Amino acid sequence: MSDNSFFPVKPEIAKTAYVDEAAYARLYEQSINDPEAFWGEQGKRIDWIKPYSKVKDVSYTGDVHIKWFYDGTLNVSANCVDRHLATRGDQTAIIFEGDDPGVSKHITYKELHEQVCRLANVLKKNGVKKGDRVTIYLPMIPEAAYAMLACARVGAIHSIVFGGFSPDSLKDRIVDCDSHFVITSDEGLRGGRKVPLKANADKAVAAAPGVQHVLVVKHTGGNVAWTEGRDLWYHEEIASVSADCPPEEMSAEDPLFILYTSGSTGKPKGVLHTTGGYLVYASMTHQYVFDYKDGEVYWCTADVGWVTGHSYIVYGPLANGATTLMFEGVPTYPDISRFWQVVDKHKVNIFYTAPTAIRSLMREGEGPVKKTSRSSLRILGSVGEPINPEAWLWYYNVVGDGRCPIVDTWWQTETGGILITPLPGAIGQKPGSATKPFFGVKPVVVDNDGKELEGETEGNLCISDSWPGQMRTVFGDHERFVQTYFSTFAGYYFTGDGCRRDADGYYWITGRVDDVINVSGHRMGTAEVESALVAHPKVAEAAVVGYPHDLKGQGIYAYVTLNAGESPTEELRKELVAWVRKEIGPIASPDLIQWSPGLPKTRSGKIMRRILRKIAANEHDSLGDTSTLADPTVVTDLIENRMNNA
Ligand code: 6R9
Repeated sequence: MSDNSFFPVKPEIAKTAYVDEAAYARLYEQSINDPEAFWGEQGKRIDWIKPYSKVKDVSYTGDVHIKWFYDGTLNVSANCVDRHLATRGDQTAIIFEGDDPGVSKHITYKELHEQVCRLANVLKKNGVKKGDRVTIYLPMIPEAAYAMLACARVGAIHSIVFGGFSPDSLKDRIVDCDSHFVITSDEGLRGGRKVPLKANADKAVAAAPGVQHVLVVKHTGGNVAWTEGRDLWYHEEIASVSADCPPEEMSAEDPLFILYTSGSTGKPKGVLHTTGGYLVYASMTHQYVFDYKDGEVYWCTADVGWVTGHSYIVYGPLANGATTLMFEGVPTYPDISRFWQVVDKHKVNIFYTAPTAIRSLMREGEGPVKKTSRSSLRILGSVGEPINPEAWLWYYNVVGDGRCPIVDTWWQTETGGILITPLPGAIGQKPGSATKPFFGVKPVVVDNDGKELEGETEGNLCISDSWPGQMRTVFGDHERFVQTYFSTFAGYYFTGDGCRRDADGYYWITGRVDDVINVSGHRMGTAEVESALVAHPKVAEAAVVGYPHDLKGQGIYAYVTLNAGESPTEELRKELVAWVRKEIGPIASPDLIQWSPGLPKTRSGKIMRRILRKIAANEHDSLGDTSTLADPTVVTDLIENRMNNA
C-alpha cells in the first residue's frame, strides 16, 4: 500500500479548478525558469499602497538575506478586511463555533472591520507603536483573529503563544521578544474543561517586568485576579475608543509576526515573518491548494497558536475574502461525531486537519462519521506530520465518501506557507505522499555530504531557492538563522526533514532527521524536554528521543538517570511527567520514562542518540556499530529494561 495505489485527478474537480494538469506544468516551469517575472505578476494579487518595482533580492550564502517586493508598501489588515468591504461587507468573514455546540456566531467583514479598528485604537491608546511586540495568549475565539489583525493595522509585531503552554514557556517568549503588551482571556474552554489563561499569564508576567498592560477578554466569566493599572478589560477598552483607525503604511519587509518554534538545540527560536511576501504566498497557496471558490465555507481545525492557524485560518483565507471557521473545541466533545456535526451545521466545503485527529477518530470506527451527512464537503486537507496510508484511505473513503481529493500539505513554521502538496485539479494523489512542489518551489534531495541526488532517491530535503513566504530571520539572532538553516548544506535552505522521491517525481516526507520530534503534529525539541527534566532536583541526566506511537505519530521517550541516593519509584515517574507538563506544557509530557543508571556515550562523552532511538523503537536487534561506546554494558542494561515492548 504505497507507490501502487494512485488516485487520479477527478474530472469533475479538474473542470472547475483554478489549475488543471496542463496549467500546473506550464506555470510551474515558468515559476522556476523566471521567478522574478512569475512572482512579479503574482504579487499583484494583493493591494499595495505603493506598488513594488523590485521583486526579489536573496542570498543563501555569505551575507544571508531574503527580501521580496521590497520597495513596495502595504498593510496586511487593509488587505484582509478593508478591501473586501465594498464587495462583500455583509458576507460572513468568520464563523465561530464554540466548545459548547449550542454556541456559534457569524462575523461579517463589516463587523470584523469595526472590531479590528477598535482594538487597533486600544493598542495605540495604551502606547503600542509600530515595531513593538505584542504577545497574544488566547483560546480559539474571534478575538484572537481581531488581535492579530489589529497588530497588523498599527504595525505592531504579534507573537502568539499557544494556550496549552505553561506560564514558564509564556514568560520565556514574552521576555525573548521584549513584549510590553499581552492579550489574554479569563479562561479558555476545551472539551468542557476550563483552562486558566489569565492565571497563567499572571504567573508569567510576574517574571517579565517589561510588561505594562494585560488586556483581558471576558470569555467564560470565571473569576480572575486583577492588578489595577496593569490589567485592562477588553470590552471596556474597545467601548472607549473610536471605530475608525486608518491602517499604518508598512514596508513589504517590515515584520508581521514572530512565532516561536522548536529546533534541535536550545530554546525555541522566534521565527520572523514579514509583510508583503508572506501575504502574497499565504493567500495564493490558500486559493490554489484548497481551490477556494467565492462563497465556500472553509474550515481549518488548527489552533492560531501554530503557524497553520496563522496562514490558513486567518491571513490566507481573509486576504482572499473567504468565510473561515474558527473552532474552539476538540474533535471528541461532546461526542466523537463533533467534527462532522460541525461540517453539517455550517455546510463546510473544505476541511483541513491533522493526521493525529484522523487516527484517533478512525479508532472509533465508521459509525460516528456515517451518521452525519458531510455532503457539503468538496476538498479535504492534511497537515502537520506524515499521514500513514491507512489513515489517508479512511479519511478518503469514510469521511469523504470517496468523493473528495485529499491535499496532503507539507510545510513548516519557517516556510510560512505550503511548499509540497497536490493541487486538487492538477495532481493525482498517492496516499502518504505530499506529491509535488507548489509554484516557485524547487525541492532538492541531498546526501549527508550535501551532494545533490538525481531521480528516484532518498536523502535530506532542501529547497534550492527562496519563495516569498520564507522566514527572514530568527528574531534577535540572525546568526542562529544562518547556522540552523543555511550551514548544513551550503547554498540550500535545509528543512530538517528527510524524504524520498519516487520514479514519478513524487515526494514522500519520511520525518525529521534532526533532534526534533513531532508529537500529534506538534513540534518538540528533545533538548527542551531534557532541560526540563534535568531541572528537577532528583535528576542527574536525561536523554529524550521520539518513538513510533499509534495515535500521536511519535511519542516522547525519556531516559533518566537519577542523582546518587535517589530511588526510582512509580511515584517519582508520575512526578517527573507532571514536572515536565508544568515546565513546558501538556504537549511535552513524556509517554515513557526509563530509569537508566547510565547513558550510552562515546569516549568523548557524546550521547549516542542513534542507539537510544533504536531501543525506544524496540529495534534493538539492529543497533549498528557500538564499538565507539565508552562502556558497552550500559546498552545491555537499557535493552533489558526497555519500556516499549510492543
Ligand atoms: C505546518 C507545520 C513542521 C514539520 C515538518 C515536518 C512535519 C508538516 C507535513 C509534515 C509530512 C506533511 N510536517 N506537514 N510531514 N507530511 N504533510 O506543521 O509546521 O509545526 O513547524 O512543523 O512538521 O516534519 O518539518 P511546524
